[in-house]
Amino acid sequence: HGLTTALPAALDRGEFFIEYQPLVYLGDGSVRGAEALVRWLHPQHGVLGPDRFIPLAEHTGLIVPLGRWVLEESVRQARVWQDRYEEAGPFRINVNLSPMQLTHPGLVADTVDILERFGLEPDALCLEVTESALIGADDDLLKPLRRLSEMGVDIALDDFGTGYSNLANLRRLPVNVLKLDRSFTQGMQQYPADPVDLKIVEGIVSLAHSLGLSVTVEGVETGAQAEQLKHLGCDTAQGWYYARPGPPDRLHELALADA
Ligand code: G
Ligand code: G
Ligand code: MN
Ligand code: NA
Repeated sequence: HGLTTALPAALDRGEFFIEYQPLVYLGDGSVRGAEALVRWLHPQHGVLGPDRFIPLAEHTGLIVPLGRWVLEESVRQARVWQDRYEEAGPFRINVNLSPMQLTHPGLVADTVDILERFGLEPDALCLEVTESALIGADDDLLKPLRRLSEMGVDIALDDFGTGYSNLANLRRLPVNVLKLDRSFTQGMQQYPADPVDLKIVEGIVSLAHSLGLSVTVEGVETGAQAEQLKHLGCDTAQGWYYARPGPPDRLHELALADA
């Protein structure tokens, strides 16, 4: 596969870049952070989304150095934002982790090293892991996440509700943030929303809160959705209603306009 063989050189040549999508606190609508989403500016094919190359990078193992680069670049950027919005309160950065990064022995040391180099507090970082990566995970896989969590790094369960959601399973996972998949948000596109969808989300939020997890909702596209999700007790929201993923400068504008 052409894209697969081009990946290592692409990393060396700096063809990857990151877009940021704001995370909005539903309580007052303020921008409190952003999720880092990697893209590849391919010299022939133009901008490629992660769906096109993350699976290939996982297959070849390049996801480990690529993921490390994403973490380093995101933490560097978060440091810039934190200095800039000091009065506005802590600014947080969310970074996605692939299953293979979890099994890489250097994950904890690399993360500690990157946080120290840029002087970012561990609690300004949230690592997102998908539900499917953790389903049936044994203790060896959970150990590095637990260590990071004990250090103060937030761990989010991404795309929650798409897999084999087992709410009871949450108790044994070192996660403190639940990211509700956008399929739930889609059920709230019209007002009033489907009453069954409302009940399901209400139940998930209440259980998450009782387990000490905060709830982030993905895929918020309308103001009506945002209102209903806020009413249901969701803590943080993300979606096109607020902003599409974009370059770091776009986030400067959004956060500054807000502060
Ligand atoms: O918005 P976008 O199409 O970029 O995101 C598609 C998917 O790619 C998301 O599910 C996201 O979790 C994943 N993704 C984006 N950036 C990264 C990354 O740096 N590492 C990993 N492993 N996945 C990512
Ligand atoms: O990590 P994750 O798979 O959740 O990454 C978020 C993905 O969802 C990205 O592909 C991003 O572009 C996409 N996305 C973000 N906001 C919205 C939204 O409001 N609606 C839809 N349909 N997709 C979104
Ligand atoms: Mn994510
Ligand atoms: Na997600």
